[in-house]
Amino acid sequence: MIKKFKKLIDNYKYITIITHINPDADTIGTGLGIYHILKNLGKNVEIVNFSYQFSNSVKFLRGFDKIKNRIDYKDSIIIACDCGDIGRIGFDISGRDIINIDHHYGNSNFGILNIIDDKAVSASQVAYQFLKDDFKIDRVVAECFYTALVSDTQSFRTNNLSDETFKIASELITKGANPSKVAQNLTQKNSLASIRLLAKALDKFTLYLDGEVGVIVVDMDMMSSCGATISDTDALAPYTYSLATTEIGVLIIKLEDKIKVSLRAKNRHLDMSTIASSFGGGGHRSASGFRVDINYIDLIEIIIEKIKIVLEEYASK
Ligand SMILES: [Mn+2]
Repeated sequence: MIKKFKKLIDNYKYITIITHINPDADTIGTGLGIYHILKNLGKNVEIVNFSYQFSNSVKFLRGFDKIKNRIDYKDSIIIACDCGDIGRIGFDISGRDIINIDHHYGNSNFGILNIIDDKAVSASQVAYQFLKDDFKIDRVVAECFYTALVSDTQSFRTNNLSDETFKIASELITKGANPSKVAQNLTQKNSLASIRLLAKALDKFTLYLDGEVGVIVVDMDMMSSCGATISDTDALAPYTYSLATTEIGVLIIKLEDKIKVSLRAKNRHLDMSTIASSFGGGGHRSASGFRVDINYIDLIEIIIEKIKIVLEEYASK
């Protein structure tokens, strides 16, 4: 596969790296890491994002200022980072060849080259393991990939960790990633708006199913009264399942035109991705999401009903 990758990037004069809509630190860190690898080889490479709203936590990464919200290259090959399906790209890239680098379970294999490992904790793990033997991973690249890995594991707290996770982290630190700097940027760059929003959100925290499910609902009034944007809601999801009793967390964000739902499970045997896909969304078993129309009726009740089935199925095993 690495041969095909090399051939593709050699055959194309221009390369466009795409990070996914509503970007997180995994897509940005993975995209920027690959960006620097290709730049260092003298390639014509651009990096883009459709939503173009970023959390403060990724702004320290080298090359962040190079991210654009338009594609300038007319005839480029696309490298999609951390996109479980083509809808995550945002831009119109019809007719272009795509290299798909990802770790989402059920990735729709939309590329001509699909580099997918759904056991990987981050897209950056996939990129690193794929590229490390054939390309130079310098300090800047290592820090981008490391940041993505720490972010997608919520600072090594998710239920998919293994010795390999720490081995890769260690290798990236050996190559020059600064773990203290990354930790500070990922956890101590909150906006005042996000803290104010957190206070309001926790005030609305509600328990369902005998305390096994925690739900936070955020609406536009709450967000605008705090001056918060969608990226300020990122920090809320971990609180939905932070109680001793909660197995599953649900974060519901009511935007102007649609409702964004994030589902989280503590236990990896509780599969949230099937619930998300029943609403047309996707993601990982323990962390997935979907969007529905703003007029969706009884949304919470329907989600709770689906969660109840998942919990009951697990309990009966
Ligand atoms: Mn990811």
